[in-house]
Amino acid sequence: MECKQPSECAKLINTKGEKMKKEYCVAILGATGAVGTRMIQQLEKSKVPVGELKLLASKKSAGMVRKVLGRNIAIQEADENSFDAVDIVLASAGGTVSKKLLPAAVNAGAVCIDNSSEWRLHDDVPLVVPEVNADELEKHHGIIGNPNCSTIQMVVALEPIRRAFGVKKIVVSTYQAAGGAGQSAIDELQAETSAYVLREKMHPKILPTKFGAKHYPLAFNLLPQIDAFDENGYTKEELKMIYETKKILCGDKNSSDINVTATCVRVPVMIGHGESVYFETADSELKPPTANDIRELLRKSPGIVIQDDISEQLYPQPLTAEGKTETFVGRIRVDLENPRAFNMWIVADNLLKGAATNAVQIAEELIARELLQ
Ligand code: 3JN
Repeated sequence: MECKQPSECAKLINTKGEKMKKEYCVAILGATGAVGTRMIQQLEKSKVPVGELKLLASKKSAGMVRKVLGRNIAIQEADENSFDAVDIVLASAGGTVSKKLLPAAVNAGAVCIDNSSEWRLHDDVPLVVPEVNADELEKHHGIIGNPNCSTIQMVVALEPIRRAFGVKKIVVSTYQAAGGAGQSAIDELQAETSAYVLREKMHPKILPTKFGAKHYPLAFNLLPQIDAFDENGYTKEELKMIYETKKILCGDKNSSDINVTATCVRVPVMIGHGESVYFETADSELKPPTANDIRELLRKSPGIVIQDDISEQLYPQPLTAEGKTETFVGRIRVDLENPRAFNMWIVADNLLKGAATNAVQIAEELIARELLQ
């Protein structure tokens, strides 16, 4: 289905007397991927009034048809001319495509929400998790960064604590599902699991990184490498978590207000990232918060579900978080040697809140704030 010309789009007049669209032309860039397909599903369930929908992907998917919002929509090959009359682009086609196509989309008048890391740390690109820093959207220049999946679920849980008690240090270890590396990694884990159980040979080709020199099986294994290594010894995934967390929580990717360090590990789980997060609250004259203070604070915070009752063995797990849009938090406990520091365990569906849901929530927020160009 083609987007109509802007003049054909239904319009309303807002309270400021300005013209406001009633329906929006939305393009999904990377519509066939693990995140793109979920962006479509989340858009269908969202408050975004979709007038027209464009599904864009690579040449090899062009012509395939998807049924969305009761309409049959043919996938089109994405290029610089795909964005005429498009209001919102939800992009999850990788950094190279985003670098090439999003400036063209912005020139054509669209606002782009990009799931790749290509633009996230640019100074004029807001990096947004709506529960945490929606006001940053007011500063956008056409591209908005959707943070890395592991960053999103961590900052959802840490921001209420930062606001109430201050946070000066974060040490995170991630337990990341195969699905973070795309559908092909899910398929690879599935095939390896069957092979291992049948005592057959495993043939890893995707993990830890598709274009790396070596591949290792993930089934019944742990891989302490997500994305390529930087020369400083950290992986790019670990560096994304460090700089994105500082940008979102402190407004500056190089801020020293919060010290952040990370170790990212791939685990043999299909969907749903887990994170062990250790954090130190700020020094204060006041008495330190208790684990219960933090639990009750998070219980009333947006987007969070507390699953924390050891008497019932209740704690977040990937299998119970899969398909859900919230961030699940449990195992909140004080450091036995530092009354101002705590450990907690966070799980979210990395393809939903960690990607598609967050992007669609940004689109809803842009509409609510009348921030589309
Ligand atoms: O592996 C994971 O669990 C998350 C991976 C995210 C990812 C994969 C490929 C490229 C990203 C990302 O979101 O940071 C990128 C990217 O750098 O764009």
